[in-house]
Amino acid sequence: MTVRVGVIGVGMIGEDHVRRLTQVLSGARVVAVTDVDADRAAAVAARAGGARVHADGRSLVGDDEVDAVLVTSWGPTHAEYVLACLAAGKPVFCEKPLATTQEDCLRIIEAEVAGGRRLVQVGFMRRYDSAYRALKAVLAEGTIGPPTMFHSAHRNPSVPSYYTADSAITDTAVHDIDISRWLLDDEIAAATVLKPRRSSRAPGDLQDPLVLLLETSGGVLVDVEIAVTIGYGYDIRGEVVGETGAAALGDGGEVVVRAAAVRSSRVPADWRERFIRAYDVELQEWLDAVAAGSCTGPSSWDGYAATAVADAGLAALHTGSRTAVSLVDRPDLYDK
Ligand code: NAI
Ligand code: ISE
Repeated sequence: MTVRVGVIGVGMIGEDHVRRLTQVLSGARVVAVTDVDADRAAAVAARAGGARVHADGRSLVGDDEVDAVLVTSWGPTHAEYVLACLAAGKPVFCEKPLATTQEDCLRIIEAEVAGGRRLVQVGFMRRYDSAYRALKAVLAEGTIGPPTMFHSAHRNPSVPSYYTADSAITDTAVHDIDISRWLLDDEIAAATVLKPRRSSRAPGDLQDPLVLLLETSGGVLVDVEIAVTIGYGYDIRGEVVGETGAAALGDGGEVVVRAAAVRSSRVPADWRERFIRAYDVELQEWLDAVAAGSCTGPSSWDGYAATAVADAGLAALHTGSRTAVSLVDRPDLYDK
């Protein structure tokens, strides 16, 4: 089956996802796009082989020729379109965040549960990265014993102009929050933020770098280094420490060069380069699931939990205090 996909928001990641849907993956055709920037929508539609351009997201969701929807517009617009997809009974892949408020995440969960089946997948692509998958397999094998700590580092070379002081948590650390929950198979119970000396490169009132400390319900401590103006490249690191060993993401790149008394390997330029294959796998698995009438990736519950922890992280950032995370009961629909 060819899944006919409509895409809402064709900026940086939306356009990149249209490229992979049309040129890299199998089983999809991009039949409709929309963007508040109409010229951009028209240009991307033309490159996608003449997809229809809709005036807005709601009309795209209502298009009978759209089987499934990709929401890649700005975060605060996600909830409206995800809810419209649920009302129309259409599968939807929503980039992170699922919604920018816990209340909107819960409205989505309520609507999905009322429909009785999962239709929403959230774009936490690290779960599809081969290195993170290998790390999770080591934990499952028990090779390093039960985990006690997870060290995570998330370094960006620079930030876009619309990045705010809160984005360090809601836009960037949200990936570390999700991957911690997934790797450790546990919910986050509390968050604390520690602030080192600000980098002279940090714009405006951005606290950069910072350390987000997360405590899981099972007592594992996660420290997340967020540094988003570090210049040298896009560097993602992670090491889980267990009772009898430690396991880390590989750090060598695809090839390590030794020359002129120097050993070197490439640091990716940005998230597109570092996670290029993860995005491919993520969307291919989504398409395959849609074609099979199922939904298997990060769920609305995962989107809600990540937003709830990010909210606690924001409170910790602004108050300087350890902040507890409180989650509603998880509906059966999201049991593993
Ligand atoms: P962007 O600003 O480059 O693109 C967003 C596009 O959406 C723009 O073209 C804008 O005109 C359009 N748009 C905004 N509101 C709209 C609406 N109501 N209807 C139709 N179009 C609308 O932003 P970017 O970086 O592409 O991010 C988009 C989303 O993807 C964000 O939620 C972001 O957090 C997420 N993202 C996820 C990444 C990941 O690693 N999983 C990486 C980058 C972004
Ligand atoms: C961006 O929105 C992403 O999602 C990237 O994966 C992340 O590394 C970056 O910090 C965010 O701004």
